[in-house]
Amino acid sequence: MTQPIVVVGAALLDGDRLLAARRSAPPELAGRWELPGGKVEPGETPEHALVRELREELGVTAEPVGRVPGEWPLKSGYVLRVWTARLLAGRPEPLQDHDELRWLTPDEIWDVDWLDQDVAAVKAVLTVWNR
Ligand code: 9L3
Ligand code: MG
Repeated sequence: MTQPIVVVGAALLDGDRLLAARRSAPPELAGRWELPGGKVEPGETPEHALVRELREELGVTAEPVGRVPGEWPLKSGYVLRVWTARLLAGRPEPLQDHDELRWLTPDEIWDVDWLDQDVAAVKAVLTVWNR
């Protein structure tokens, strides 16, 4: 059986805020919000993929903190896994695949229209988020 392709999502935390990113592509996902990230490339660790994706998508240097327990199926053959992460340098900007970013406090978390799979992932993030 072939292994699913892992998509890493970053729960980028800054104090009491979590970064949410609004997708601009592909059309069927545009306008929905996600934890930024993307596919792990062959030979790459998920942690490296997370750092690379945050650099490419948001222009920041970040560091993975810990895996959020759980995994969430995406389209066929893909699975979402999430790490908490913290910013080391830079200020996130929507450089690629996103057209808006929001730093959400815990009481604002459900103000945005998360992708279906990200709803479950964000709930899992809330259980590990030190508030
Ligand atoms: N996806 C879902 N939730 C997320 C991320 C980062 C990605 N938090 C889905 C959207 C795409 C696929 O995974 O169908 C690959 O993501 P990307 O490489 O287009 O970001
Ligand atoms: Mg992406």
